[in-house]
Amino acid sequence: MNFVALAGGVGGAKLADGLAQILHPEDLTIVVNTGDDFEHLGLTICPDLDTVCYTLAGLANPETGWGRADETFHALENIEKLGGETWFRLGDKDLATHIERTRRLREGQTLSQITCDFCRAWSVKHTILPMSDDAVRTIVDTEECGELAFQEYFVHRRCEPRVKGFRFAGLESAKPAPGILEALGKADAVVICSSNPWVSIDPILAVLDLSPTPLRPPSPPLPGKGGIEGLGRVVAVSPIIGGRTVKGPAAKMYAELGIQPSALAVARHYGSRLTHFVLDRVDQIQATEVENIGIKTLVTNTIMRTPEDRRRLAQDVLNFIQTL
Ligand code: FO1
Repeated sequence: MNFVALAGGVGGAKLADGLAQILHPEDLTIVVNTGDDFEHLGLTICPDLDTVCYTLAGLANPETGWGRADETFHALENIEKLGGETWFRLGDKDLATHIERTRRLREGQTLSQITCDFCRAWSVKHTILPMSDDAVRTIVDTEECGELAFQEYFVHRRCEPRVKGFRFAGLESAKPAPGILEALGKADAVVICSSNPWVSIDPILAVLDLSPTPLRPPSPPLPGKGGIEGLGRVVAVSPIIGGRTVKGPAAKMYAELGIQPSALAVARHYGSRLTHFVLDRVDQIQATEVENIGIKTLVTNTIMRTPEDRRRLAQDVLNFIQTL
């Protein structure tokens, strides 16, 4: 079977890595959120894209999940001495990625071409695509500070402001990156990785849903209105476990938006897009309610502490989605 995985940063990268441990490169395309991208120190930074690439390349920092392993911060220490901005921790090895990417973007290369080249250099065999070559920027609307650029909210203000909503600037003119619609067209299933639904997956879905979708007829047929809803099988893995997230502000966001954070809330969030849903054993009691909204469920251990956990969860997801 052929799969497309949708992923944000750290949590999504882990499941994408598990899928990549099992599936042949020609059977998996990973589409990554670029709503978190921003310009910083004159450089274009693509945090989720880099996190997924570094993770599959075995180069990611195992403690943070983002940035590079065995990293040093000499450049940042010197930027600090000069009075520059250091709230976004860019390591020396990581800086090389941003410098070279920014140079190539200024030369006119596309983000997807550059990502493909970088993946080859890092010996990543699977296809990793940014959701778009066009700039889409997630804006977080907050009670205290009004609208904030994503990294301003997430890193600089440590997700402290209370969220009121989100918008994706640039969405109207953004097209899916080359290769995405083709990958969806031949995919038997889409895996929505255990990433933040609001700010990691929704931007990808927004880019895909607004596009014409030359997808093959679904099997079995599903009611749909285009985008990935036209696909046969769509499975999501809940990033919310026991009402909390392993990492990141998804649970806090649900609560601030007046929704009780739970696996069920995640299933409702994706709604009719989903045919299958994976939730953790601690949330087993919610499986019946998810089934009642017409989505098949798998209850399993969804925490990924080790590379073996990633592979085991990916195998569980693949077995589940392949069961008729
Ligand atoms: N996250 C942080 O919480 N603090 C940082 O200083 C930080 C730096 C950073 C540098 C490069 C990179 O690729 C990611 C980085 N992240 C950092 C993570 C990132 O901002 C977020 O995890 C994602 O945008 C959310 O998915």
